[in-house]
Amino acid sequence: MVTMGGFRKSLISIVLAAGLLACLLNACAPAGTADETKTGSKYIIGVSQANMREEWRIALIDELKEAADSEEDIQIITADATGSVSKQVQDIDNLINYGSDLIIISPVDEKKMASKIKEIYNKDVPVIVMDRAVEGFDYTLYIGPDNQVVGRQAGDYVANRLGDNGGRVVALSSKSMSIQGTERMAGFLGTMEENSQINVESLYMESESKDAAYDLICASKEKVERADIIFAYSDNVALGVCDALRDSGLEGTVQVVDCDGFKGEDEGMDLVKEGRLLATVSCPIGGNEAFDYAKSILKNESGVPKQVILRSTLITVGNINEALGQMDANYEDHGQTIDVGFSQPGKESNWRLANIKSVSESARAFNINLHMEYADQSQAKQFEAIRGFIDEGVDVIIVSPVVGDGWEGILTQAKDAGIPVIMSDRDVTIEGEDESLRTTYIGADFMEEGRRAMQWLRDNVPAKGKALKIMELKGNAGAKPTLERGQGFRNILNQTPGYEIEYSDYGDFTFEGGREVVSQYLDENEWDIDIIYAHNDDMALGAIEELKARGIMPDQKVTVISVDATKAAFESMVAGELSCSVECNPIIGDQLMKAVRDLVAGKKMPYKIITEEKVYDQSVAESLIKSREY
Ligand code: GZL
Repeated sequence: MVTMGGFRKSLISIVLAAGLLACLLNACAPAGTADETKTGSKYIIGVSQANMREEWRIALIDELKEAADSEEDIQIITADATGSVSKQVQDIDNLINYGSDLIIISPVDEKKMASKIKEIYNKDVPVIVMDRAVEGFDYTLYIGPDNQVVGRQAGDYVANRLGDNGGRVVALSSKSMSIQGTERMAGFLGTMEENSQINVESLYMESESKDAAYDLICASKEKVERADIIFAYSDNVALGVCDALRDSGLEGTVQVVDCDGFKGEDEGMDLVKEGRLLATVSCPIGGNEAFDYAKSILKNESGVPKQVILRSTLITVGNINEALGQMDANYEDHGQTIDVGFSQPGKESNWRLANIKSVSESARAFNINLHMEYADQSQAKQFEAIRGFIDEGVDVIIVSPVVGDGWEGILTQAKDAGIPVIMSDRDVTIEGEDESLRTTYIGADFMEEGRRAMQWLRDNVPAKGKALKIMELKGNAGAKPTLERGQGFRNILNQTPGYEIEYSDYGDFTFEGGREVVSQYLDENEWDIDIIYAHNDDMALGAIEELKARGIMPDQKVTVISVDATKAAFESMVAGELSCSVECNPIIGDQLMKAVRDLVAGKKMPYKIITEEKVYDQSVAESLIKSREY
C-alpha cells in the first residue's frame, strides 16, 4: 500500500529525475541542487545556503553532499539564496514543498531570517542553523564557531609573538562587515586593548573582498610598511593582503595573521604552508557535524543538544601538518570498554542526584567503566580525585567543577599524562585560554537561564508604582552557574525599570542553605520582599518552607522563581507555591558518554555542546508533571 508519504516521495523522485526541480527551485546552487541518483530516498534534507560566492559556503555544501553520499536513505537538496533575504525565504518554502524532512540553513542575515526559521520550527520542521545564531532559541540546533573566541585566539597569538616590546599592528576592517567579521574583530581588538605595548591602527576596506583588501593595502603603503603584523579576519581578505604585500615589495617584512584556515588553493592552510601567512585560526565548517546531528534528529535519537560551538585552532607552520592530518583523520569506535574517572562536586541537590543517575545509566549503556568520586563541594578534594584517576590511568576524565577558577595546574597534570578532560554541566575559566587543557564542555547556558528568569518576571509579575524588591539566593561562591545566572538575570533587570535586588546571599544550592538565608533575614528584618530569585529549586523550596513556618506564606504574596525544573519544583508549582522554574537539564548522560566514545575514537570535539532547555510555570505544571524525567 502506498501511503501519502510514500506517494509524495515517489512523486518527488519523478519530479527530481525529470530535472524539473532545477526550474522550480528557481536558482540551482552552483554546487548542484538535488542528487538525482538517490531518488526515492527515505529522508530529504533541504539546505538553504546564503550564497555560493564565499569559499567556505561552497565547502559546507560539499561537506554535506560528501556525508550524504555514504547514506543511502538520505538525499540532499540545496538552494542558493544569492545573498538575498527574500530569496532565502522563498527557497525555504520551496525546499519544504518538495518534501524536505529537515532544513539546514546558513542565514543571509540572522536577524531578518529569525522569523522564517521560527515559523518552520513551530510547524515541527526540524531546522539546523549554521554559522550565525539567530536570536532566541526557536530552532532545533545551532552549529557554528564562537567568532569572538576566534578573534581572541588570533589576538593572543599576535601579543605573544610581539612580546613585551610590543609593536605596530594594522587591523583590516570593512565598512560593511558581516556579523562573523564583526565578532572576530571585536575579539581581536579586545585582546589588543589588554596589551598596551601594542599600537593598533584599523584600516577600512570598501567591501569584504580580496580585491578591496588588495587595493587598500597598496594605497596605504606608508602605514603598512611601518607595521609588524596585519590582521585579516578571513582567508579571502588575507589573500588580498598577501598579494598586495608581494606586489609592494613588503612580503616577509610585514607579517599577516588571519582567521578561517580553510583547506584549498590560496586558502589559509595553503598560505601558512607557503609561508605567506604567519598564522591562521582555523574554524571547522561544521558540515559533518550538521549531517551527523541531522541523522540523529531524523531518526528521533535522544541527546541532541541545542547548540554545538565548534572548536577553532591556531595553526602555524609548526603544527600545520598535524592539523591537516587531524582534518583528514577517519575516526573509528572499536567498541572497547573505556575507563572514565568522573569528579562530581557532591550530592548537593535533586538536580545533582538526577545527573548522577543519568550519567551512571548511560555509562552502562555505552560500555564505559565509570569511577565516580564526590567532593563535598571542595575543589581540593576534586584535585585529589583527579590525581587518583591519573594514577589509575583512566582513558578520559570528566569534571563538574565546584568552582570555575584555579584549574590550570591539575588540568596540565592530566594533559601531561595524556588524559583528555571533559567539563560536564559547569565550565571553567582557563588563564591564557590554553584550549588544549579542556577538550569540550557539555551543559547549559547559565547566562541564558538567568536572562529567562528575569524575562519571566518582567512578563508575568508587572511592577506597579513602587519597585518590586527581590531577594536573590545564590549557589556556592565561584561556581559558574552562580556567577552566570546572577549576571544573566542582571543583564535583563538593568534594562527593566520597576525591580531591584534588595538582598542577596549564598545558599550553596542546598535546601537548607535557602531556608537559612530567609531565616537570617527574618531575624533581622520585617518581611518586605516581593520576589525570591533562587539559583536552583532546592534553595527555593527551602525558602518557601521557612516562609510557611514563619506564617508569611501563603497569606502574603511572595513570587518565588528558580532554576532546574526538577520534579520537586513541579510539585511545588502544582501546589501553587513556586511560581516558575527555568529548566536546566541534568539528563546529559548520553551526550557525555557519546562524547567520551567519540573522543577515544579520535574525533575532533566541539568547543561546547549546549543543552536544550525551556521555562515552566504554574500554568503548565499540572499538565506536564507526569512526563518529567527528573
Ligand atoms: C547546573 C548545576 C547546578 C544546578 C544545581 O548545571 O551545576 O548545580 O543548577 C546543582 O542544582 O547543584
